[in-house]
Amino acid sequence: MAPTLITVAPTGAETAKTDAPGLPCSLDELVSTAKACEAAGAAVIHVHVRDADAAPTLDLGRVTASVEALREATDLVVQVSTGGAVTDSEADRLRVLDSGPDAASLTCGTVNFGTDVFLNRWEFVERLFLEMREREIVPEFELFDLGHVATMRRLLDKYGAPYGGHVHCDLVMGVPGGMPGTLGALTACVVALPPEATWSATGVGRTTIPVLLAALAGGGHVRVGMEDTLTFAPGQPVRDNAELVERAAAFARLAQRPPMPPEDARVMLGVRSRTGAR
Ligand code: KMH
Ligand code: ZN
Repeated sequence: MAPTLITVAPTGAETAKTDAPGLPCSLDELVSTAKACEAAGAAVIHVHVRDADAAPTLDLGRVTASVEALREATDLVVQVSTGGAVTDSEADRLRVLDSGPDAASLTCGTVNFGTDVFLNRWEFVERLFLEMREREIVPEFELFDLGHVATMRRLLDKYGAPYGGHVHCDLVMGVPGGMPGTLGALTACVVALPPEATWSATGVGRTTIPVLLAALAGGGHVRVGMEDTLTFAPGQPVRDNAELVERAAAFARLAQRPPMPPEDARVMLGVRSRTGAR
């Protein structure tokens, strides 16, 4: 069986530091989290950045400093979020592509997000795709609903392959307003993907473990982290991101699909090598 690509999403943009003290918000916290998660089996880090007050920010200087520090300290594939927070503008979300990442998230449609709306217009999705290709950034297609799979296919039909030549998606399940974190929803998406695509799945909140197990059983990969889950078990808050990666790696080993090292993840995803030659 193939190894498991583990992505860690350590911070997100929607949780306050005061509500989750273990959330990595400063650059030092982000880097030490990344090192611990790499040691625990992660190969990719999905990065949201916070400001000096721990509020979410897309400030280009801060995002670039985070990308550079993560590169310096780890071998992880560095994937910046272009989703930002629900309140961020399209211009700010596009600008993070200038931070020099290996990869970036690309959400393929609008979705209700709790009491908010995570807005992703078709023209904006097209622009993100094209600007990533121009900058040699590998997209990770974020799919919160079955309709987002159709939108990703429409994008690929219109423009061809992304930079790197490979299609990798993340099924984000269990967001209030998106698809549920169920085996049925996961299967409906997986059968609708292009046959050559690889995929991860993320179960938000209490769907974390069922989605993790379904992804491992279905030949997919996994994303875990405090962006998506703040409760380790009923009544037990998550201690830190490494705890979530350790658990995912343990499940992956039990499934005889051990964690994929970052260098193999680069090859699978079509990400540039650190020397610039793929
Ligand atoms: N914060 C969410 C509204 C992404 O990073 O690309 C969007 C999000 C997706 O987290
Ligand atoms: Zn995110």
